Amino acid sequence: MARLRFVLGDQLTRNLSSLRDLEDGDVVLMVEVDEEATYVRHHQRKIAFLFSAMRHFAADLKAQGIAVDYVALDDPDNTGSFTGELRRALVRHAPAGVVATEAAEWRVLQAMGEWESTLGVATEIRDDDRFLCPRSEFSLIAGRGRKLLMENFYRKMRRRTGYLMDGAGEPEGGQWNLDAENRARLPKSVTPPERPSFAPDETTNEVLALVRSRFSNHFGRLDGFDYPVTRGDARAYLDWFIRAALPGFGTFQDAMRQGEPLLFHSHLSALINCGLLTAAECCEAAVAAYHAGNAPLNAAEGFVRQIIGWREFIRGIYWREMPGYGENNALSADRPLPDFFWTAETDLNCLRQAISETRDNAYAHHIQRLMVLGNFCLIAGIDPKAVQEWYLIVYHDAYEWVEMPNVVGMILFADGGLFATKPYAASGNYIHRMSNYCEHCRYDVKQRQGADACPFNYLYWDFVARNRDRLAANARAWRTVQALDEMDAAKMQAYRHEAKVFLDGLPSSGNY
Ligand code: FAD
Ligand code: DLZ
Ligand code: SF4
Repeated sequence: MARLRFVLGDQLTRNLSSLRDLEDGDVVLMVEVDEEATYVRHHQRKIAFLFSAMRHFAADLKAQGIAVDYVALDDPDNTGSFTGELRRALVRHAPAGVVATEAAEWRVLQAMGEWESTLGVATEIRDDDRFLCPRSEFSLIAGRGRKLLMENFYRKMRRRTGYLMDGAGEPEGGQWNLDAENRARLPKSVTPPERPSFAPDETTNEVLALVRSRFSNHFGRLDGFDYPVTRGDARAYLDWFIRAALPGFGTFQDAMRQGEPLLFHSHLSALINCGLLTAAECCEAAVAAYHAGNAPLNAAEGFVRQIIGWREFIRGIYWREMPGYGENNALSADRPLPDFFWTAETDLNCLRQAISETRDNAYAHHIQRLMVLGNFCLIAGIDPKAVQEWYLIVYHDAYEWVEMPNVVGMILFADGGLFATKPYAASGNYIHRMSNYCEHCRYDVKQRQGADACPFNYLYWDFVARNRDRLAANARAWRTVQALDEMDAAKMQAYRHEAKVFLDGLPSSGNY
């Protein structure tokens, strides 16, 4: 008997587990709901991207002869929630049952788990096998302890997938991890490749108008929207990346340059996270480029590591630690988020660039998220809840399962070091080494005190002093503590005073 196949906005994959065995009479249900767009006020570009991708996916299914019931946001009867829309759809279709693929977020999976009892409909929830490490096997692969290492997990995932493994079961090239070859500064002579642009079609233009009318009070800009929104364009974009940008991806992975928001990064995360591309096909394309001699090993390995290593590991951590993971605050950080995170109005040029690019593109690359924005939040002691909310709102690839461990574990050390071996705190020197931001800044990165001193410098020492005892107990941070202990007391006091004056002077109204 016919069943309803409920497909969420981040499940836009034809081979999704809940769509694999469609039978005559089955109907695919997709819904645009206010609750998802507003439980945090997502960036306008993220909502536009996802609604357009959903509408195109629904049209593709219809073109394949599949019955789709698509509820648009502006449907006058739209109840605004997944459960409310399923309830209405049950009346329209009277199905024998509902089939869904597990939601990627705790909040939504909990709601799914209640459908059977609250709506009285037989509900089958299937695994999401687009992830390469099943949730049930994460602990087996990563371990069960209170300290997990991505590198151990990654090696097992390499063996499991066979990516970049030679015939003898050894890593291609003899080394598992070429991270040391991923840290070059970008020389002036190197120009990143120009990106292909995907002009909005009629469907996307309708969605852009809808977002303008309904969510104009959300963060971000819509102008110049040209991201792929169909499976075909996403695949074409992946092929372009592999050909034109992957070769430079490895070497310049940690670099930053003013006015270059993408450099050699793939810009694939939003396409993978919503399902238009799978993690496996992206990795396989990179591995094939390496074998064909079109990409060096440090690029292919670096890219595969980010996906089967970091992405899968982060997702495993999320499900292992939920619920409750977002409540962690091991460093007792409690400052409110400064207003400039919403306005980009700050004299700190590195932050101004990263935040304005985030506002314009709903994107910043990993090193900006980690070493500029994240580093600032860490050393300034910003409340982890406020930081989580910001990251969840502002990026077009942001879903709680991936945002939360990156914020709580990777940048803020708020989980006490579940998988980060030490807090990623850095002074302005790191940003200076990896970018040209300091050349355009009103502060002087070489100065540590005084009105022109780079704030990252005194904030860094203030952070170390605030967290001295915890850092002293960390095997990778003791040298920093030693430097702190050897520092002249008056100098240290001056740093701490400058940090206080700077932080207390930041407007933090809580409005956005
Ligand atoms: P590339 O640099 O080209 O990397 C290739 C792919 O590797 C990415 O597309 C992504 O799928 C994967 N990847 C790389 N690093 C990570 C990581 N740490 N965790 C998970 N996947 C990774 N990524 C998200 O997809 N959504 C988020 O909400 C998100 N929030 C983040 C918050 C913070 C504080 C930090 C430090 C990182 C966050 N990341 C998030 C991870 C990473 O920064 C983005 O995946 C990446 O910047 C996306 O750009 P890209 O596709 O050009 O990535
Ligand atoms: C992010 C998002 C937004 C803004 N809107 C919708 C929506 O209207 N309908 C939908 O199915 N999904 C949406 N999403 C993605 C969901 O939030 C995501 O599927 C769940 O959080 C599970 O990961
Ligand atoms: Fe950022 Fe400091 Fe460099 Fe300015 S001087 S860009 S604040 S690191």
